[in-house]
Amino acid sequence: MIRSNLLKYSLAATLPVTLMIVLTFVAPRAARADDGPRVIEITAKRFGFSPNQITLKKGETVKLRLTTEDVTHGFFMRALKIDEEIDPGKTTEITLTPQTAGTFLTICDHFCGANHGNMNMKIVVE
Ligand SMILES: [Cu+2]
Repeated sequence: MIRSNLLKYSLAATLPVTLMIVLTFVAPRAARADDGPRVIEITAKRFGFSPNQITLKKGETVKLRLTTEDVTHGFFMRALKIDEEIDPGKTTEITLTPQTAGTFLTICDHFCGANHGNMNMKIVVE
């Protein structure tokens, strides 16, 4: 009897503390995920990117998440200082805050086959 009372008492004492810990660490993390940069998923596949055009706002930070469905591709745009490789089985993340409006042709600069030279997509910054 004493033992079960003790158990109830210790549960009653630790539950609010546990809840506080959960709310302190979990709630802000969920809120932060909502506040983070817009995430844009881009898939590379011989010989194109999907989507093949994205529109960004000047000064807006975005996170590009790039994956490939087949072989290694490149993702290169000099003016936006992007020079990355997209390897099979990995996600390449690029955080970008474009400061200049314009249309930027982004190319695959890693030879991936016969039509490699036509593999590109547009990044439009408004
Ligand atoms: Cu390619």
